[in-house]
Amino acid sequence: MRTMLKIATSHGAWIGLHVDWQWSQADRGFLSEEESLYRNWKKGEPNNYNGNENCAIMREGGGFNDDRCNRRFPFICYDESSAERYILITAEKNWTEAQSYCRHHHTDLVSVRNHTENEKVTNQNGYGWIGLYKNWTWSDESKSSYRNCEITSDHSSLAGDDRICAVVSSGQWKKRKCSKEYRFICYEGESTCLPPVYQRRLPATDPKMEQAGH
Ligand SMILES: [Ca+2]
Repeated sequence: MRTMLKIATSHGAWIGLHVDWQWSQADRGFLSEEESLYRNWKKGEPNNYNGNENCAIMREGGGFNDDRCNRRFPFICYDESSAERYILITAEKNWTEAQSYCRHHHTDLVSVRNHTENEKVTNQNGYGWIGLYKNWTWSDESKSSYRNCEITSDHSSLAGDDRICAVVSSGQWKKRKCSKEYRFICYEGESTCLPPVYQRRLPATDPKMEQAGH
């Protein structure tokens, strides 16, 4: 497989890996598919200012803004075993430090699942990092953790383009703007055909009822 890809992609070809927004708790079975897509971006956001805004902060009023992950802000933890589910930590940390803190002391950085939850988090009377960040994701939404560290350890984006995808070229994985044109490689997985449905038709007249003289 590796050799075949190498031959086929000497000029570069898209693979199904791209950067997308993801909640910190997405890999932990905490979110349904619909909940994982909830966003409440402020108007004009995410703007990926200077091409380097890869983490999300909730501003006063509940709107989201993308910001640089290395900036230090307060943050909001979620604690599934506490009566007080949403906990504002006022000590300022960068996004990664905030995630580690929440995972160690509580459950995780908060993942906002819907509008009702967004209002509850907003009621913490503050602002801070939330668990939304850009991460490399497979387009078939598979949970495969296989990545190539050469690009996936680099979360920085290309300036001025919020959509980053991956090409494979002579065995190397490289990040490129999704708007560029390359050949691409499709994957035909296991058949998703469902087994035939056998419809069991009831006789128009129940023979037993006929025998009984009805
Ligand atoms: Ca922004």
